[in-house]
Amino acid sequence: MEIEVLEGVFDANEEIARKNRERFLEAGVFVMNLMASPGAGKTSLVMRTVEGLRDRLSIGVIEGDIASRVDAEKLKAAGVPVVQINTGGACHLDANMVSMALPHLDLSRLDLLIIENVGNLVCPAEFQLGEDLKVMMLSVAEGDDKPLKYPLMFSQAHVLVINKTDLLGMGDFDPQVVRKTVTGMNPDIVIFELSCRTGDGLEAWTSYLHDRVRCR
Ligand SMILES: Nc1nc2c(ncn2[C@@H]2O[C@H](COP(=O)(O)OP(=O)(O)OP(=O)(O)O)[C@@H](O)[C@H]2O)c(=O)[nH]1
Ligand SMILES: [Mg+2]
Repeated sequence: MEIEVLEGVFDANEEIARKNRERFLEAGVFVMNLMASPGAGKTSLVMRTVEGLRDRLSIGVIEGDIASRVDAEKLKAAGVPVVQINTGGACHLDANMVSMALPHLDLSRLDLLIIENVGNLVCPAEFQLGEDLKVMMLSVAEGDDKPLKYPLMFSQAHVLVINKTDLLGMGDFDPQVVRKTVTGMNPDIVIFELSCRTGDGLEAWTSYLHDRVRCR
């Protein structure tokens, strides 16, 4: 019985995600869903991505958090069109929350919409939002065993960003271990190693994303 209820929830979400997708296609906006644990560096990557691409692409952001406007205020201060969704306790964004945020953005003016999901390594992967690209981030501080322990997000993502490479060598995180585990479960995944702090490796990421937006 519980399984049926859950399936109903996922089906309803898929239907709204399809409608979101139609709106995105109609507006000609490429949509990226950014997922990771709390503190992995999602907002830092959004800021760096905007910095790197804002002269070439028009970018808007939806910030998903359980509470607060902290992340949205950072982006607003940088002059980025941003809508904050507070889930009020839910550990992920769903398609309906995103659809309610859309009227607050002028989609037809955007080339790229970045959705920063709620910090969580499990639940966001279960809810389609209507996005073109699922990007997940793992930071060096979290440990290289995380793909084994939380496989769902790693197996669904199109892109994995390994962040905080400036911390490599301070612990026992081995990027090769992550690459081997993740490509074993998801052979087509594209992997970037970068540091939002130092800027190392960011150029490869922004140029990949630019091409994805332009070549959709
Ligand atoms: N050393 C280091 N710290 C980083 C890097 N990227 C982000 N940080 C720091 O990590 C902390 C969390 O970064 P955020 O960008 O807020 O992380 P987040 O994933 O958006 O966090 P939530 O939205 O709360 O889930 C901040 O103190 C950042 O300055 C990095 O590449 N290296
Ligand atoms: Mg954040």
